[in-house]
Amino acid sequence: MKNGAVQQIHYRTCNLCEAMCGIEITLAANQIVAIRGDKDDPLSKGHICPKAVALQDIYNDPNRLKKPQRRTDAGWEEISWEEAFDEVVEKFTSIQEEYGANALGVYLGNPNVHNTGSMLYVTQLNRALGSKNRFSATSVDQLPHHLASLFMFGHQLLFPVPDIDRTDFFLVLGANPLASNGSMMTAPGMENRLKALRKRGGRFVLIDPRKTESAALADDHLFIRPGTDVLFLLAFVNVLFAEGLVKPGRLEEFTDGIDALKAAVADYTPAEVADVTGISAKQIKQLAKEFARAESAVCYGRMGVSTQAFGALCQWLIYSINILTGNLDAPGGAMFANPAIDLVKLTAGRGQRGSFAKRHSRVRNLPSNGGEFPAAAMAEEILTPGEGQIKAMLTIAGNPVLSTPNGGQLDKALESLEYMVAIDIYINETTRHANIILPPASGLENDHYDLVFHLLAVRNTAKYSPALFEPEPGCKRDWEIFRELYQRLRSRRKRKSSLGARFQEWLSWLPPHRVLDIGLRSGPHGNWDGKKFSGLSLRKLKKHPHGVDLGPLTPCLPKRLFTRSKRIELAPEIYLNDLPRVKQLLTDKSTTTEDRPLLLIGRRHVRSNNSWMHNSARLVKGKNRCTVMIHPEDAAKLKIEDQATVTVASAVGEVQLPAEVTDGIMPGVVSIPHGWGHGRKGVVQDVAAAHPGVSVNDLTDHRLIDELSGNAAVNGVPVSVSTVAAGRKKPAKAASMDA
Ligand SMILES: Nc1nc2c(c(=O)[nH]1)N[C@H]1C(S)=C(S)[C@@H](COP(=O)(O)OP(=O)(O)OC[C@H]3O[C@@H](n4cnc5c(=O)[nH]c(N)nc54)[C@H](O)[C@@H]3O)O[C@H]1N2
Ligand SMILES: Nc1nc2c(c(=O)[nH]1)N[C@H]1C(S)=C(S)[C@@H](COP(=O)(O)OP(=O)(O)OC[C@H]3O[C@@H](n4cnc5c(=O)[nH]c(N)nc54)[C@H](O)[C@@H]3O)O[C@H]1N2
Ligand code: SF4
Ligand SMILES: [Mo]
Repeated sequence: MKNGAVQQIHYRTCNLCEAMCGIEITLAANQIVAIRGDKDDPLSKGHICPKAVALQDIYNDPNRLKKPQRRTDAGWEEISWEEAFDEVVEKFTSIQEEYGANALGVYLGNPNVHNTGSMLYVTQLNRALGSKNRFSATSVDQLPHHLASLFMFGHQLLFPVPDIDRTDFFLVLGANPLASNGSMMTAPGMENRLKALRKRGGRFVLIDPRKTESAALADDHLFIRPGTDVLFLLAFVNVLFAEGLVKPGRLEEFTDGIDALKAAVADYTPAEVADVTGISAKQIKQLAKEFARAESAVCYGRMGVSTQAFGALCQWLIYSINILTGNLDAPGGAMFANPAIDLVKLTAGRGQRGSFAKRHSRVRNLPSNGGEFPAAAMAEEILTPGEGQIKAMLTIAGNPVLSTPNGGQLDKALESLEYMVAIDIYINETTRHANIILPPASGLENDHYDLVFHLLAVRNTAKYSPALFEPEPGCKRDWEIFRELYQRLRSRRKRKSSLGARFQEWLSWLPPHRVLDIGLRSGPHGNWDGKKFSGLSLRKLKKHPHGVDLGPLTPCLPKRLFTRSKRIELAPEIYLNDLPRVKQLLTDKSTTTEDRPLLLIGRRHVRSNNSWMHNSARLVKGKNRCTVMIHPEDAAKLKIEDQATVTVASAVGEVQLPAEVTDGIMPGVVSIPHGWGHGRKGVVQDVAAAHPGVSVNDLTDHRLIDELSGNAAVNGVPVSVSTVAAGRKKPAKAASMDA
């Protein structure tokens, strides 16, 4: 921090979403007086969104926990860290001794990935916990991306990133970067980047069942029936082959499976899929041709195509389109980052190939990935008696009651546990079930270096942000909590450990900044010349508080491939074997039923961040955003007026909320944002509780998954919508459960 006469300025990276915006925080008398975009940040160049300003609200939030909490019959009581750790370790140990190591379930939520210390120490903690019943938000999110990278490139973190700043054609399916600020694509300031693309004569085409904020910037926006993208993509690839547009260029030398892919898509002509997708054969053909003929082009798909019934196939086909047209690993196409700390390289030894379906979940036989089972299986693993049943849970920076499918069921499941611990900053819908909450310091009190998102960035940069505030006396950071638990728990087990594990253990004794320094010095920009380090180090980064620019993405294949063959696998069997499900979709034409004729999808808003930022008054102010969007034709059929309270019901639950009648959504489709539903009893977030909304995940169905990957299908859920007769307003299902 620079010392001024009155004010001080602090530069850091916003840790809230994937965009990694540089921010400039002005302080007076140690109080935040302003948060602005940092114009000198080499990646974000001054861009921020309203959530950055709310970082101060989290820091100053009177509801934020500062001391360990124990739930008693009389309410929550503050206890000392010593007492809390003693109890947690004693309880975990006795439950695992009684029922087996897997009786302890672990769920990791999204903010872990945005927290340097958590990323560095969570592996050790998991090892000490010793349970195979692990879950995370990954399987409600981007698991299909991991699988495509794993099966096609041999490493599940080797993600291709749209080279948005150089592309001539940006084809997007199921992403709304104007609200989300980009995902699996760290590119702060998407609005400017998209405008620049069009200004240089490029095209931006968006395929989404909703006319989103991003659609407003597109050259073309096409509605698609939720869950049918796989058909559109198969037909797209079919056209590439049929029209002689397959031109992988230099990729061909190290790509296998082109003919197998051609055979696989042969049946899926544009005419065959047009009806079901809602996109005409002519439009599909034209798009494929324009895409293939563009100087450079990139196809990109996000939540809308990953969290649906064919998520894995969709991502495989999207990667394939970029490969077949020679747009992978080429400027303006889908490229790979070369970050200063290269997680891809650092994790390459961990048996990548065997990381999928190594085990299967006990109740539903769903595949594990990277040691985690799908989150959609969590509740049944708690509720189903028998050997291996989960009896205790640890949640870390997660709110699965609001974020995983059939959250209502999970809510009940958590209530039935023998014991639960949460590492979290709030008492919310999930953590209210905990016996003990261990609260960490919040974002501004942490040193920050993005270990994950540099891997997804459209340009190579590096930046280190020291903590702005010291945690208050007696408060602990996430990694300090992890380490304390780890050290106390590991003494329970005496197992022979490998050299790698012992090295990991040695690392875990170092504070995060020391590990970062080692990572930077030994990384691709560290320049170890065999005698001394001449490149990046933490000391060097500290001298550049705005961050350093390490240049544009550059081609790196085939060197960076991790497949055994060192070749790109275009037609892995796992995908070909999943195609019969698509045939079924083509025959059935739709997944709706007579009782539930509408398909539910989600949406994001720039002033929300999943479930946990609704306690900031500046972010929730204004009109209620938790509405169900419905097309005027459907509303007229159902006699629903704008803003009327309606009941939305699925196979697993129902909620009541205001209708928003709009032609911005496709007929037959309705949309509800996730992350709301703060009206549950016992939530200690005063602002959020005053703006409760309802949880869309009381409607999403844990049985609706992408059967290949196990990823939750929170988009494309069959529902009915009906008016609520005046005076007969029932409380939302979730709320009634507390009674
Ligand atoms: N229907 C539907 N469901 C969805 C989605 C959707 O689009 N539609 N999106 C999915 C996606 S992409 C994701 S990533 C998941 C997110 O799912 P989760 O990660 O389960 O949910 P979050 O709302 O991010 O909850 C984060 C939790 O971390 C706590 N927290 C915040 N900062 C910190 C910190 O620094 N340390 C600790 N220890 N805790 C902290 C918060 O209080 C909160 O309890 O939701 C998924 N669920
Ligand atoms: N403001 C804000 N920003 C966030 C978050 C947040 O909660 N709020 N969450 C962060 C997280 S954890 C993530 S993972 C990212 C997600 O980032 P994005 O994926 O960009 O965000 P979404 O808004 O979920 O976009 C999904 C889009 O898919 C569409 N869709 C739904 N079903 C289908 C379908 O079947 N086919 C097609 N083609 N489209 C469909 C939806 O209408 C929606 O517009 O955002 C991150 N950034
Ligand atoms: S887009 Fe907003 S929330 Fe995301 S990093 Fe930038 S300022 Fe933070
Ligand atoms: Mo996410």
